[in-house]
Amino acid sequence: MTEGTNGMGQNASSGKRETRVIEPGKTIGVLGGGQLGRMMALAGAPLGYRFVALDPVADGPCGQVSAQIVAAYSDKEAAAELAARTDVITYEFENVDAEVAALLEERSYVPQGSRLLYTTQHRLREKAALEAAGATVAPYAAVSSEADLDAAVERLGTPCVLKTATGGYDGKGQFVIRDRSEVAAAYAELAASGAELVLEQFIAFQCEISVIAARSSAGETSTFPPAENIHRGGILHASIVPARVPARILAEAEQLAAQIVESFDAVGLLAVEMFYGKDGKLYVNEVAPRPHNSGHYTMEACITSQFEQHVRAICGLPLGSPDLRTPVVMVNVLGEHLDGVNKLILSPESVGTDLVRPKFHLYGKAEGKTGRKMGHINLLCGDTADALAWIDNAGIWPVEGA
Ligand code: AIR
Repeated sequence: MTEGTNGMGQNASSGKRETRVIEPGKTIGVLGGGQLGRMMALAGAPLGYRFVALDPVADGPCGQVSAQIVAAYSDKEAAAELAARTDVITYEFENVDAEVAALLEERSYVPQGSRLLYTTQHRLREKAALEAAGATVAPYAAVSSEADLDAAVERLGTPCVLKTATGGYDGKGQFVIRDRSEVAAAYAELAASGAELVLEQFIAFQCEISVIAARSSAGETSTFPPAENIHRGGILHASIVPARVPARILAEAEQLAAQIVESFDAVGLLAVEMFYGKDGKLYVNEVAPRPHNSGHYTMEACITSQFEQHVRAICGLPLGSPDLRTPVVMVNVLGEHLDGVNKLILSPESVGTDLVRPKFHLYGKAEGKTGRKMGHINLLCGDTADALAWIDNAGIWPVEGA
């Protein structure tokens, strides 16, 4: 790709981004100290890397397995300390303060850059960049008043989804509008946050899939097998791999994710969420420039996990093989599932059978609130139907429609 053609201005004036090879023994700084940082540190340690996390909460998921600076994400002195103590810096959530990101880029080596964050932190910028990458997104409109919203609902039709352009995750900051009479309520609820809003047409889909793409600082690209994602209450419940879609769609989804990671000139991981529409087409819903919940299945099911791949990508190492070793279903453990899962780990079922082998990943969070991600289980299996039946039979996750 030629410089400055990706709609994001990357490399527009400064030529190619600086790349370095970070050798084993060096220290990786992580902005954020949640489960994604924890699993990154656990995957990077065997390659010889050390980790320092910056997070306001002491002894959190990442701090339990790495060194930690306890400070607010917006604390510039703490960010400077992180830069001084590490050789390369990455982040494990998107809502990084723009000023801190700029400071880190100036004082340290941040191969992912801040441009990618700037784009993916805002749904309208993200959609424009996705369209520039040749992806199809659901028809959408920017909304800045109730009258705007009413006109957009008339144009895009119902159902449609009103979303905040910034800050939303796990179904937060969203309002599904099923009828035009709901316009005032939707606007009142989301405008209260003060964020810009975007209305999206609701895509009638067969299923949701996602692809984790990786691009190294040396320019190498790789994609993991697509996951089929089941959401409950706006939160990921399970990922099924291989996704139950035609082989042609699996190939198309990986190709699309590779095209996007190249076009974005991204370094590190880029998770690409898509709808497989009833019309047989793929629509990109959103992207995240970090390891993703729907990529947790890679931990035991792929030759290389998404976390190792991220470390390889930002350190300029060759990318590992993303090949799938076994079918797998990942199920999330939310606060309300934790007691059941703790009991399960102590029971003989903990080790599974030849049909389904559960591999547990608990995050060590102190407080288990409803809907909070506390861990996940990768169910290695010969047939994903057996793993789905295992989830239903465990008695921990309510059986839908039962
Ligand atoms: N995270 C970041 N973006 C999306 C997700 N799931 C992870 C990061 C972050 C953690 O969730 O690892 O640090 C925050 O989890 P919680 O439960 O403290 O809100």
